[in-house]
Amino acid sequence: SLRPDANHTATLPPLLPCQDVPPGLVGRLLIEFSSPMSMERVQRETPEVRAGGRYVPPDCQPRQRVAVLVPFRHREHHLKYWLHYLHPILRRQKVAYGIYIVNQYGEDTFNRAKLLNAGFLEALRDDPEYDCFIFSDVDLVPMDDRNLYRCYEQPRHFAIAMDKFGCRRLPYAGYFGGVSGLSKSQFLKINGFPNEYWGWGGEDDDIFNRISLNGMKVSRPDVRIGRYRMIKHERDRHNEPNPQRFTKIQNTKLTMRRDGISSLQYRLVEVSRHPLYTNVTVDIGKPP
Ligand code: UD2
Ligand code: MN
Repeated sequence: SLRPDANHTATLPPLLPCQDVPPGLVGRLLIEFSSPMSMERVQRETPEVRAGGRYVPPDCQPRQRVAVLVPFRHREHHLKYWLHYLHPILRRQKVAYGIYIVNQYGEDTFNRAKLLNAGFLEALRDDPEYDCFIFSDVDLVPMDDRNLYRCYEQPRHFAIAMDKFGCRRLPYAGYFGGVSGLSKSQFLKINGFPNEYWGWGGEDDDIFNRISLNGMKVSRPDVRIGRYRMIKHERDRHNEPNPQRFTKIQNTKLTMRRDGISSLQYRLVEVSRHPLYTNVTVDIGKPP
């Protein structure tokens, strides 16, 4: 017969691997950006997440370790909504994850792709076990939690239909903007992202070119599942459309080997752990 204290001395059985399709998903979500949101509220409603925005499923062995990287500067208002929606979704999706807000230091021209390169290295420095990297704009929230934030056989484009485009399909076939994901080896195979796209636009097309030129093919979710809401915003200061983008994206084949994660230079200014994310502030310089 069992002694009443049997459980106290027994070792816990090893956790089973998390299921491929997490059982607790809810599907279509209600996303809105009109009710007031505060960081205190988001922290209160998200107690399971550890300092720095780290989470590990308690009830199964996660198959991937995902670093979610967000290019950032002066978008605190968007960040509150993004954290409010994303943490519960990511928890239900049953992966181990960490959130990295990659903040551009200073007021020089914004450079989304170079920030994401720096974020890749800093996340790996924080935890060398990351094997999957999701790159997300701060103003994009998925409308369906079956759009699984993890890495796939091929580089992934997640944000395929935006409410601002009337939730129809892609604006163009080679579109790779908004939210994307590459495994560590896929990212290294394309030499990371370009560092030389200053200001708005083109960097996502260059990344798409890198993927194709290296013999990979972008994978996407079903159009009914890959829908997003975008927080409405004006174009930021110091992120004007880059007039060089049209010629640059013609030349990816010539530039990708010399310009990328292998040539990245930046100065780490600060790493700070907040309750729901790790802030990484980097000085990435300015256009030549
Ligand atoms: C589109 C793409 C985006 C990127 C951009 C061109 C979609 C849905 N998104 O976004 O992925 O390719 O065009 O560069 O197609 N940011 C800041 N502070 C700034 C400027 C930018 O935090 O001052 C960050 C923030 O995460 C933002 C992202 O960079 O969401 C992209 O900038 P955007 O939102 O101004 O550009 P948008 O909406 O045209
Ligand atoms: Mn935007």
